[in-house]
Amino acid sequence: MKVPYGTLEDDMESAYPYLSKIISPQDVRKLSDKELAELAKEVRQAILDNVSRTGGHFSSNLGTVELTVAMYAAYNIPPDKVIWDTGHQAYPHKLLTGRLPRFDTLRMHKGLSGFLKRDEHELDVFGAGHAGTAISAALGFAAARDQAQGSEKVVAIAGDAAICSGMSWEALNHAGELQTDLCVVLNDNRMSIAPNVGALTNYFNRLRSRPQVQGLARQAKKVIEKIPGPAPRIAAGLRHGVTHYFAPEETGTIFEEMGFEYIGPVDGHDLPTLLEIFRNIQEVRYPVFIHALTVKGKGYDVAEEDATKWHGVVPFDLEQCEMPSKAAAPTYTSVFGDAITELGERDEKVIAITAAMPDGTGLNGFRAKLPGQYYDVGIAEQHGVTFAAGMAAGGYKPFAVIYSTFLQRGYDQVLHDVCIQNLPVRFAMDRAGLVGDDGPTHHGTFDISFLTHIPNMSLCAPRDATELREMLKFMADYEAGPSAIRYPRGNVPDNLPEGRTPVEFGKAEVLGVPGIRRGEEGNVDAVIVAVGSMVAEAWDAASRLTDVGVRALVINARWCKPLDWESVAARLSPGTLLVTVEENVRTGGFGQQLIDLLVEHEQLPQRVKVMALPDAWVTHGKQPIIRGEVGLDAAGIVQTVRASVLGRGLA
Ligand SMILES: Cc1ncc(C[n+]2csc(CCOP(=O)(O)OP(=O)(O)O)c2C)c(N)n1
Repeated sequence: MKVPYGTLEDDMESAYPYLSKIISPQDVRKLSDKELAELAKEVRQAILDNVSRTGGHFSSNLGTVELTVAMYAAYNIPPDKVIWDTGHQAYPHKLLTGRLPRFDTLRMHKGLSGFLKRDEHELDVFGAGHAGTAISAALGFAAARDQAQGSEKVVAIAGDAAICSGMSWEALNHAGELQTDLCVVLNDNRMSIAPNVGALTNYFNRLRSRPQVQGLARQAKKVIEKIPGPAPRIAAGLRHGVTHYFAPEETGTIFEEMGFEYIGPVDGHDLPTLLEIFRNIQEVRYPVFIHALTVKGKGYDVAEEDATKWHGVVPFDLEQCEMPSKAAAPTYTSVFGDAITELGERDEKVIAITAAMPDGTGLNGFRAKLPGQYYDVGIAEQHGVTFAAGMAAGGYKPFAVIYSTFLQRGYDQVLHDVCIQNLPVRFAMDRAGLVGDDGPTHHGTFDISFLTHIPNMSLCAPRDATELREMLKFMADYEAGPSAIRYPRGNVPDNLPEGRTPVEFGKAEVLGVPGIRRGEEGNVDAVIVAVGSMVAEAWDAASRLTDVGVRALVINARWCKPLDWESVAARLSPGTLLVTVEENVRTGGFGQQLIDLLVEHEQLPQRVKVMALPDAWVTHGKQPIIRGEVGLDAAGIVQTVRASVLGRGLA
């Protein structure tokens, strides 16, 4: 395939003659429509050039180019505001707000965030990362404007998957009642990361396939007459021939019934039409809903053909249109996917539930082999949790497979619907710990704290692939109550000793001291109790410590709840340093809970170090970099142990 617009040149001005001069949307407003068309081409080119080098969200951004250019030309930004849902499709926004020179740092440590962040740019008026928040936030901005008797316009833009989330509908419901000046743009490309699901998606498809008026001028008068409310500019637009974006059917759309002016479906890549619409609605002071049809991956053939594969990319060859194939080394996600499929094949009561993440959670194989045992609930984590509770109450074995960060959405459902009723829902939390490039909105660093304090819940964390499989098997058979498992992003480690003990409820595994036969460790200088992803780091650290004469015994915690304090206490002798290591915030985490139990049982040693995440947001960047920054890696553990042991003059 021919690359649409050539490749990046060093000189930004010659590569992007229009875009390189855009510092703010006010500069976009000054361009003629012809120049705006050129600008749109350059924005698409800049995304291709840069994201093929940095990696990042790709196909969603190619789909929002014309929408962004049109909005930023028509609105008066600032003070007008555009609030992006999720923010993964807002690269055109970044480029039109003066961030072209730094765009090659996208998602890199200390570089631009892959999402919107209020502290990155003043025109990132509302941060995001989780889906479904834009309409609520925009309505809040609109209400604040009304309180202050301001007149700036507010726009929310949400994808067809994000708008299906419950929160979006709560906001639409509220906006329809408030009847204030708010524009909601539905960026409908029919795709979530995977194809979008649900009855609303079917409804959007029906709206899409409505016969369009398409230039039939004789219909215009009829259409104008049907527009409720004072829409003089819209009518004027119609009179000027912009007729084809009005759904011609007799019945109102659901959005009209809810109090919005519905405009659409409109081709979201037809810049002249988009410009006309956004300019025409400037005088309208009530809720307007624009249904724009876009193509995910627009302008890059292979991404248009397989938008899921190109949703998020690693650096790839732009001209060859080839992405490096995924690393052969097994990841926690792939091991999970295989293991849950085996469990499902063996037991038809095993059910897998995803909230719009079949790819990310490794459930594609399960979906293909066991479609009857698989549910994609859409971006609806809260519903997904309670749906799982219902299935458990109905006698099935549901696994709610939800990233740690997105399960935060379902906290009350976990508490109220699952745990109070002690229902055996199994939670499989991928991306537990620091996720890397996606940054703070996506780090899964709270689940130990927010799950273990709920009565009836149990939580385990595997040290490697074998243990992940064992724990999942355990959970499938565990009917006494809810259970959860947390595992990180990335490859499974292979540096840990074999000779395992079977997984037992609430029991830790003593791994020993590297280089010393298990059981013959004798008195040790330090006991390192590590959780899940940190076990391999702790083992590595203990090996390095052995080299410098410090004897450190590693315990694989396995369970955060019930927490096996006794196995730890049994290995402590006077003067032993106790170190806990976890990829979770310190507050309410494993370390604090272990200390609490040791205090309770009068077993607390004199020296204790809790290695966990600080009470601060950890930025984005490659996992090893950010883990290193917070000391949660082998080097950090060595340093902590050595500093303490040296303090005692032992090494
Ligand atoms: C609460 C939540 N759940 C899941 C995700 C993961 N996620 C990121 S983008 C995305 C799909 C978004 O689809 P859509 O809103 O249609 O936007 P598009 O990418 O198609 O433009 C999902 C599921 C998320 N960001 N937030």
